[in-house]
Amino acid sequence: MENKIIVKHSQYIEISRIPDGHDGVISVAENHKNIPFDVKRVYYIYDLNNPEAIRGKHAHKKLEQVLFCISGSCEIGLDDGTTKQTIKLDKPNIGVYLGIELWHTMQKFSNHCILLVLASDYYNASDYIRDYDEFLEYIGKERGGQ
Ligand code: T46
Repeated sequence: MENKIIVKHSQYIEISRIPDGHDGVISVAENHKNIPFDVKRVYYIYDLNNPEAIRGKHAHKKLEQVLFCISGSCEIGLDDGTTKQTIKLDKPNIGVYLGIELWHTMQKFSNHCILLVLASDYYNASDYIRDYDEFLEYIGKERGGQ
């Protein structure tokens, strides 16, 4: 597991963590303050009860997103077509930016894992590249090439 994100089109996104004494913590995400785009859509993924589940397995052509694991933990696979890495998300205020042309997966969900995703645009099925070879072709690389 790596601490530093080295793939292209990705980075950790840290948002505030405001403790309210013994009464909980508030974290706040704001357009262009800590989220690098205008958020048009929010969705969340939960009931991740299948330990074998691997979600994602696609890249986006234009969509930008920030994904937070706001409960529990999970792993995120990142692949820019040249460099691959796996990171772990286990803090509600530290998310990952999923930029364009980035193959990504989500897996190894803990109990009660909930993923919260902020997206730069409305849902558009034609923005997805769901075939890995097509992804490599789209970004202009050949498998194993530089
Ligand atoms: C992504 C990762 C991080 C909709 O109808 N509207 C939506 O806004 C979304 C997000 C999904 N859907 C439908 C499309 C599929 O029939 O929900 C179904 C499951 O979507 P998908 O298989 O794409 O789910 P994931 O978890 O693999 O991917 C999701 C997002 O779709 C994707 O954009 O980057 O989370």
